Amino acid sequence: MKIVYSADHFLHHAPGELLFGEFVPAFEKPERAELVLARVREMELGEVIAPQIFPLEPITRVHAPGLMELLQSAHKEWVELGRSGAAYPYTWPTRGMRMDRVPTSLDGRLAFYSFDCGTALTATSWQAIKSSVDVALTGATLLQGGERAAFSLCRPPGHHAGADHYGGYCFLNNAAIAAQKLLDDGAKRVAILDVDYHHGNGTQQIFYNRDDVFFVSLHGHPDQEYPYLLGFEDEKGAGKGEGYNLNFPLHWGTEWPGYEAALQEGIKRIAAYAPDVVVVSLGVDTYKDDPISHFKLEHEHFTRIGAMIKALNKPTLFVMEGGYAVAEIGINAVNVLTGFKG
Ligand code: SP5
Ligand code: ZN
Repeated sequence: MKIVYSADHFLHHAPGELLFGEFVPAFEKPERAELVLARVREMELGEVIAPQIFPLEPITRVHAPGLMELLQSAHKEWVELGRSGAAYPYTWPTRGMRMDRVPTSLDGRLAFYSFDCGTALTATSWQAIKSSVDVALTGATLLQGGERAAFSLCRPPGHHAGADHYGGYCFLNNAAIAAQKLLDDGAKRVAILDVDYHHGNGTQQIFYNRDDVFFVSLHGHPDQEYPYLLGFEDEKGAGKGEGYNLNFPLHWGTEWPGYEAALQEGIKRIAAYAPDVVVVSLGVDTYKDDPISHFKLEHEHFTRIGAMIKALNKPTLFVMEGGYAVAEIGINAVNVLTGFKG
């Protein structure tokens, strides 16, 4: 299978994140994509190609203009205010605060369009964010050209980004933008299978009221795990989208048997949906030694995940999301892809 990759991801390098009261080095760092790329080459997975450059239009199909503008201008405004370092939000709107108007101040807009303090914007982040979207969209065009599968080696990741909010190391939702593009170009139904350790809250929010995208996510239970406020079992979609959102919240310590059972059920439900295309939000932070996660998958289980997805027998776009046990991320991500190839 072809792999889409751009070195522009280096342009996003967060100085750190606020985690449990401490400012710590960013877990989401450039080395991640480089280790996946190195493993892709080592295993001779397929040809590595550069992304096409797309206009902003496919992004506007998913994201609010105010969010897109903020991601482009935030760091410049930050510096104009006399500040150094990367731009972070300081407050968030909550019950009783004004949500009916977009603030004009930089800090107000950072608050309005984000949901956590772990997601830094630097002077060059936007170029990496845009390039990551191009990597995903180019993967989608490979499927449209007749490829059975493609791997979009996106960085920064995307699945926590909603229509009008960023967070969780994600700014724009690469998988959602690719799915929307596939629909706009003629697909009738797209299934998104999110195997990242964290709930894909952004993807769920974007498609929650729709029946043309079936979203299935396996993740750490939000009673225990980030993002804490979404990803419960009773979130099944709304309106026309009712029945087209499926969450499998799994508890800390989940091992392969529990994971496999949930994945099998999710895959069965995707097969029944009969999608034209499957988009996989491929996070490998379910690995037993991941530094911020609490599942117990081993290298070989990632190969099994790939084989189970292959059984759907659908054109499949793999979009890279999380995974932080840096030395192992390449092995685990590429194991999914070799498992899929069979
Ligand atoms: C794309 C993606 O995987 N984003 C993940 C964002 C997670 N952000 C903070 C997680 C904090 C909770 N877990 C820390 C446990 C440390 N032992
Ligand atoms: Zn994750």
